[in-house]
Amino acid sequence: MKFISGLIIFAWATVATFAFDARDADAAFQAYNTNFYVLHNGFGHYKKNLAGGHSDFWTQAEQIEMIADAYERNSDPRARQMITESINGFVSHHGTNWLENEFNDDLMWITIACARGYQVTHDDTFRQLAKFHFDAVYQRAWSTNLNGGLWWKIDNRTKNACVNGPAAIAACFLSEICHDPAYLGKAKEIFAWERATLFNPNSGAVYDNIHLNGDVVGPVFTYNTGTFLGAANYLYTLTGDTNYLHDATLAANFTRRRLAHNGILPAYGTGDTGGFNGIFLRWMARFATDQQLWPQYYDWLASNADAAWKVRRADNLSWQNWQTTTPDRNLDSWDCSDTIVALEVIPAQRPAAK
Ligand code: 7K2
Repeated sequence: MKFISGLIIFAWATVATFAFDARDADAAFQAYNTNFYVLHNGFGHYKKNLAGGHSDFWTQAEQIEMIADAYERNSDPRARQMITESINGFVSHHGTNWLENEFNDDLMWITIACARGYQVTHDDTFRQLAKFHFDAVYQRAWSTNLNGGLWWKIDNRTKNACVNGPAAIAACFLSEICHDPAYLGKAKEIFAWERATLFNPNSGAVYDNIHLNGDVVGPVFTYNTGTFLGAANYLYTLTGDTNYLHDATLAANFTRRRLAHNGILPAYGTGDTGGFNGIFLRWMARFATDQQLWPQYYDWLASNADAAWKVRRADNLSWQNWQTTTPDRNLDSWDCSDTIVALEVIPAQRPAAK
């Protein structure tokens, strides 16, 4: 009997598949857009929640990245069109100069979104927006205090992972889309500072920020391990230096072992944290693809996409808490974005080993 049940378990384990498939990614994105996307005179934006409003500055930037994730999965011309509509919508809402925003992190998120938008659409306006804002933020935020790094806000009190990780990624993008190696130099410099200051190379943790007085403060959020490993992966791709590969692996494994619960990414609350896991998954999946690491990471990541899709409600919206069914009440678009990113960036089929 023991032998037979062992056989049954073995047979089950070898055929076990995940419940989501490629059509689910389409269905989820479609439901998301039906509920949250607004298109007016060619300008697009996401509502703040089901009742209306306008997604915040940085969450809208990340929702543009979410559309780019969708485009990168299936090359759907409608997704490409939405990227154009959304960046144009962002400009129509915030103007072309965003330096009034005192949060340097916010500007780095939209810089990445514009750089990716340029890669997809080849609209040079988007490249110029990315370059202008990166340069201006680097100028105002980099300082020698605390041995380098970018300030989080213009009050110059803390230097945070949420600006330095995205800035290192943004600089990698700019080095490619502007064909300018000076940006690669900046990416290396920003990453090296974050690594030396906020990263624990023994555990793989990426702490939240360092205060002007030198105190390093937690907690470790998934979006920060995500952009840290995203920058390390990008730098490894651009330089071939295996130290970056090692750092990315440490941050990935820390997230899996220490931040996830039974493998599932943490159930953050609503507000800024609502979309943190989507940011992690975007960079984690890119790492797995670029370095052919799906054999190591597929089961873990697919279990997250599966959990995300399972908690959806009747209208196919799924919130950020993948342990609990999505409630039948008003929902924030940002909170529902993690599931979209998960389904876009995690392949429904295990990628074949190369
Ligand atoms: O304290 C920072 C960051 O270090 C921390 O990880 C998160 C936790 O909170 C802020 S970042 C969130 C800001 C982004 N820019 C716009 C602001 O309104 C927002 O507070 O959540």
